[in-house]
Amino acid sequence: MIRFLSRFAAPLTVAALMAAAPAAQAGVMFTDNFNAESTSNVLNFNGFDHWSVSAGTVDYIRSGVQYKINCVGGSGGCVDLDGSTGNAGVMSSTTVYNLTAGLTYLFSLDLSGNQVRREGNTVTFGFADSSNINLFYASDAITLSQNDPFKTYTVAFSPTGNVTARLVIGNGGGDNVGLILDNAKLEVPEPGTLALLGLGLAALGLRRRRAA
Ligand SMILES: [Ca+2]
Ligand SMILES: [Ca+2]
Ligand SMILES: [Ca+2]
Repeated sequence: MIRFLSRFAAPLTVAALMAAAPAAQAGVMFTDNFNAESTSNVLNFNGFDHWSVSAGTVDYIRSGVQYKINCVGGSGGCVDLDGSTGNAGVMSSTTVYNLTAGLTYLFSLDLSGNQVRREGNTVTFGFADSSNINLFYASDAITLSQNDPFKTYTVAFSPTGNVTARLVIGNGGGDNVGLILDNAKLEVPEPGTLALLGLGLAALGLRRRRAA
């Protein structure tokens, strides 16, 4: 009996946890379109509603004003991820998120090329340790050329144990021109989808074990 449990418990437990994921945790946990912070450009801005800037600076941009930088939709605000001090800053969410083992979290944002100068820039973003934002649990690095249009990029994170995390975004280097950020979002896919996925994986695991 013990042997039976050890052979079959793991995939079934995963499926059970996923099926039992509380519905309240599904859906969008956070969105930010960066439209409300200011009505004008602000260089070296650190007054974000939902983010702290450290280790350098970023610029708050109003679409189409002065620097010929357009935000998503051609209006509102967005962020030049390399400010005006020759040292690109790191944005970290002021909110600390308690992430639950067994759930999948999706952090997405819109990025475009710098729009103003012929060069590539790389932005690293993802989920980092809430007490050490240099320590990423899951991250991706996106490199774009000057005229690459806005597109949505997503990092998925499925913690194997409960963790506390911040969302972190940082442009590499520091020459006052970085990728343009708009529309950040944190969400959890519907548990129904995950439960089906979990049951599918469990069934696959059983088939493989039986075949072996
Ligand atoms: Ca915006
Ligand atoms: Ca800048
Ligand atoms: Ca640059």
